[in-house]
Amino acid sequence: MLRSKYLNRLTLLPAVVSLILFSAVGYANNSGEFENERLVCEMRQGYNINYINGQYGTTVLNTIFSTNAYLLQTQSGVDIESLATVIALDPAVLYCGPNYYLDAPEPFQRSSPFLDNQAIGTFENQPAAETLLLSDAQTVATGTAVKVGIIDTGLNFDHPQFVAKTSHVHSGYDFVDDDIDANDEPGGVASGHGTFVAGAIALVAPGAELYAYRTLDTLGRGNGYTIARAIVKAVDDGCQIINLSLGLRGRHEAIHDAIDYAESLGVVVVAAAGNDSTGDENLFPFPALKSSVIAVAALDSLNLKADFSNWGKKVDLCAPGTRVYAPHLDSLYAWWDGTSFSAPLVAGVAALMLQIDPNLTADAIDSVLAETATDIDAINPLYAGDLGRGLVNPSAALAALTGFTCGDANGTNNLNISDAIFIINYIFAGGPPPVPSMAGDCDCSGTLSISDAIVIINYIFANSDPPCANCP
Ligand SMILES: [Ca+2]
Ligand SMILES: [Ca+2]
Ligand SMILES: [Ca+2]
Ligand SMILES: [Ca+2]
Repeated sequence: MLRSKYLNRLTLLPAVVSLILFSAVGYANNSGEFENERLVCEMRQGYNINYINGQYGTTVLNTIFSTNAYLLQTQSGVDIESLATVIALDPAVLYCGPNYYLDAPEPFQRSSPFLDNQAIGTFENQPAAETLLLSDAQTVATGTAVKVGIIDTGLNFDHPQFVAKTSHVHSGYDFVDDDIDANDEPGGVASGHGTFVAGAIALVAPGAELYAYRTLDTLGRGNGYTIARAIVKAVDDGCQIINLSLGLRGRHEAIHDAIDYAESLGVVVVAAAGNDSTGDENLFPFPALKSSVIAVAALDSLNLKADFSNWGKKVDLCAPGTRVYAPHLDSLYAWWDGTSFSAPLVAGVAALMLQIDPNLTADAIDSVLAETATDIDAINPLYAGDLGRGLVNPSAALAALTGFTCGDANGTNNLNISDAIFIINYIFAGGPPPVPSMAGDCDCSGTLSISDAIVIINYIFANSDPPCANCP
């Protein structure tokens, strides 16, 4: 989509589109295609959408009130790109563009699921579970009651893996068929993709509550406006984590703003880094491209970069992404490769963390995951510095949340007046919160307040009891 202040980029667009169409064998992740007779626009402050409708003959089909995005119906037969360019020039408009499609990366590239029902226990004991040492991490947390939104092809609610296990699956909404049943429908190359993603989250966080938002059809394709709507609905439904195993090349303003809305409310957004086998930032898919999103690349069973996985400075973390074993359609399981299945493993780790500390901010989760990840540059010399902070480490991330000293609010491993100042800055000056938040809860009240700082001050200057000394 085109922000009117970046008009000089318009002239480049045809050249960029043809480059996408004719380069990178197998690349179809962003074909540059969009919905017919639809535009996605936002007005500048003080302007009304009726002005645009009056000028350009459009009508409003839908509004995302949380982000002020409009889906507009155009008159039939108009050239959508030309009209978008004209409207984007209007000073009343913040952005206006075609409603581009996003795709799940696997169906359009090299990776199909291999249906295969192994013995009971194969799921829990699969290579990815061994790599991530999940049985250790799950002695600490299983993600109980943490809500995770999955924006994908839907979910096979009747699969025995979900029926039998503690993970609870819920239908968020089916935006494809516009009904309340987000069942993962059969019949296309992407059927089962959302179920598989959900399975990867459940592998890491079997106690999590999984909410499916069906936005991709059975071919793995969905339009950006609908995906933005689904993100906002997931946030409004109380999801604390959102998984996006989908992308397009470029940027979609409505999705960008929906993710900002999610993050403003503390929701963690995780996205697949894409399967284009490229390190070129210009080819890196959105929304993984958005800095605040946790972009996850795929590793093979030896923790080497998977051949299909993207890499580069936009990658935050890596997770297993080859031979992942997870539920598919009917009662079947499958083996499947792709960064789509690496992202939900990280989303699952975030769910474990949020069970331990429900007050963790998205920023805190991001930084704890980064700080505790295992550096794999030495075994990936060609990609050194281009695999984010390395392989996600669930046990280390949880240890960072549980192995704290009460009162050491700033995490320096000692207790002094700067910890009281850190708490005061958090409460009164918008400073960063203690990580974990319990590290600052010196009176064990369950919340952070000025009394926690006073406990520290009295301990240091008045020989009172140390932080947490009087806790149950
Ligand atoms: Ca349905
Ligand atoms: Ca990022
Ligand atoms: Ca300290
Ligand atoms: Ca407190």
